Amino acid sequence: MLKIFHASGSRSLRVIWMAEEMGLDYELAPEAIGRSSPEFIAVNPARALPAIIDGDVAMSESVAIVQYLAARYGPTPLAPAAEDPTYPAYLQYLVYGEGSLSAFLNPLVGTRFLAPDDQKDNFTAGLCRTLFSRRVKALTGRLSESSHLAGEAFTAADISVVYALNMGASLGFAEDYPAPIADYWARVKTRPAYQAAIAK
Ligand SMILES: N[C@@H](CCC(=O)N[C@@H](CS)C(=O)NCC(=O)O)C(=O)O
Repeated sequence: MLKIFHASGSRSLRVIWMAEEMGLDYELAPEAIGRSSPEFIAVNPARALPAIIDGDVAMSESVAIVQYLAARYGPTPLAPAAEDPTYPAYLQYLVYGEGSLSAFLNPLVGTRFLAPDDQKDNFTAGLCRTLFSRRVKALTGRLSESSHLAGEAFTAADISVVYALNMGASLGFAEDYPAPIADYWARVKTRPAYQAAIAK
């Protein structure tokens, strides 16, 4: 059975949410960030969550795992095919959620929680917030054209970006989200599969 290494609040939410949307069976292997189990380190020596084991497959990059689940256990409307007109937007925002949004926040999380007090508000922390918030605002045009990021249908691109919005909110940046983004974020989080995943 699919095993998902998971810690509450981490990017494993993307993987669990995808599995819930697809109705996949899975088991959770609870992990604590900073206190990784030997089994988890064997799968991902970098010790960053999430990771999965699925038979002979071991993977450890959240958006890649989401794509893997769609390809391995699909087809699914959560991942439009390359011929689909929504595919380019789907792919762009799937990657954007990590590459242009969440990734910017990792140094900031480290600075907030680990830096000495006199370095918590340093230049890099401010730059991370500025860039993250600008990139969130850049979604406004897209979300005024369509109800979801790839088009009218909910897809894994929304899973990717909504996790990034959660991460920004956990750092106090939700006040930077323009109303159309805040509305979209709230709407997508009402999905039963999200509610099931966030409760894990
Ligand atoms: N690009 C990776 C980022 C993974 C990542 O940074 N995970 C965080 C938790 S959400 C983590 O484990 N940080 C602690 C560490 O890297 O030691 C992904 O999307 O899976």
